[in-house]
Order: sequence, then C-alpha cells, then structure tokens
Amino acid sequence: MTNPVPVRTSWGVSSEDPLKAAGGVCDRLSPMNTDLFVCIDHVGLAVPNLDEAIKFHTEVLGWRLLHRETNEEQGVEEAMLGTGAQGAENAQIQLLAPLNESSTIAKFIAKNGPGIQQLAYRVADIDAVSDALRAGGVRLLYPEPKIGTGGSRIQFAHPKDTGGILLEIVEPVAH
Ligand code: KFV
Repeated sequence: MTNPVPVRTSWGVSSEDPLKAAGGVCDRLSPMNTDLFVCIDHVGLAVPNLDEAIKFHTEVLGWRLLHRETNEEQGVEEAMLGTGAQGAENAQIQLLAPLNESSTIAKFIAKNGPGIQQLAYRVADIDAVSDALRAGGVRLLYPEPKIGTGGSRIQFAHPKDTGGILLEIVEPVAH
C-alpha cells in the first residue's frame, strides 16, 4: 500500500496517489521504486570549446553562467548554466569540453559530433539508488560514486542498460 501524497506537476497539484492516478501499468510497480529521483539535475552537452559554448548560451540564448570548474579525473572542463531565478529543482545545462584527447568527451565528439552526451537525475541517497539500479540489472560504471560538479557524488549507468542514454545520478553536497 502507498499513502496518497500531494503530487506537484507543471500543471498543478493533485492529492491523488500517483500510482492509482496513473492506473494500469503503475499499479504493478513496487512502491519501493517510487520517489527515488528528486528531479532532472542537468542535461550534459559535449562541446569542443567551452568558452565558445558559454558565449552562445549566455549571449544568444540568455542563460546565466552559474559555475565553472575543471574535473581532471573525468577529463573535462565544465560549466553549469541556468535560467531565471533558477529554483532549487530547475534543471541546469552542463557544458562539457574535453581536457585532453583521452577524455570520454573527446571520444564522444569524435564519434558523434557535439551534442547531448548525458541526462543527469538528482537523487537524495546515491547509495540507495545505486543499490536499486543494480538490483534492477543496470550496470553502473564505477564500484563507488566519484566526485562531480561542486563536490557532488556522481555515478553513471551504462547506456546499453538504459535505452541508449548515458544516465548520471547526482547526490549534491549537503548544505
Ligand atoms: N550516450 C549514449 N550512448 C553512448 C554514449 C553516450 N554518451 N557513449 C557511448 N555510448 C554507446 C556507443 O554509441 C556505443 O554503442 C557504446 O556505448 C560504446 O561506446 O551500439 P554501439 O555503437 O556499440 P564507445 O566505445 O564509444 O565508448 P566507451 O569507451 O565504451 O565509453 C562509453 C562510456 C559511457 C563507458 C564512457 O563515456 C564513460 O565512462 N562515461 C562516464 C563518464 C563521463 O561521461 N564523464 C564525462 C562527464 S563528467 C560529468 O558529467 C561530471 C563531472 N558531473 O559532475 O556531472
């Protein structure tokens, strides 16, 4: 049994149990598998040149540069961008440029050209979500989470186990 909880959507708030409201297929989902994910944290774009990509996103699209850092372990120079007031659960755009030729981003661009490289979901407990994904037969890329943007903990699911999407899970630093 699941307890009815208010569900906030872009079209309003419903007090209906989301599983019951969706009916059918969702009735068969385990309540243990609900609400593991907080929100879409970011969409990662592979870009050949970070400064040029920041210029396009800020000057042409009007996004705001929120953060910039280098992650040597991941082989990337990255920037996070947001819009408007950038509420806590508004998704960001992550621009990822390769630091060197052996970077996963360099390999991605060489094979596919620039574009969407990953979708990242924010989670409250990355260890619990990792366990749930492994239990569901999803291969994770690292034995333990690594350090991502701003000191967050990150893990990736292999695209072959997620319908062709490189799925990142992110547990932000606790404030
Ligand atoms: N999306 C979808 N499919 C992908 C993919 C992607 N980004 N990358 C690879 N594939 C597919 C690819 O098309 C191929 O399928 C297969 O996976 C193996 O690809 O049908 P196919 O053609 O066989 P390879 O051989 O090109 O790549 P591989 O060497 O296996 O590496 C893929 C992967 C996912 C293991 C690698 O990219 C990886 O380790 N990624 C995780 C780390 C990462 O992406 N770091 C950069 C971002 S750092 C970050 O996001 C941070 C710091 N942060 O905080 O958010």
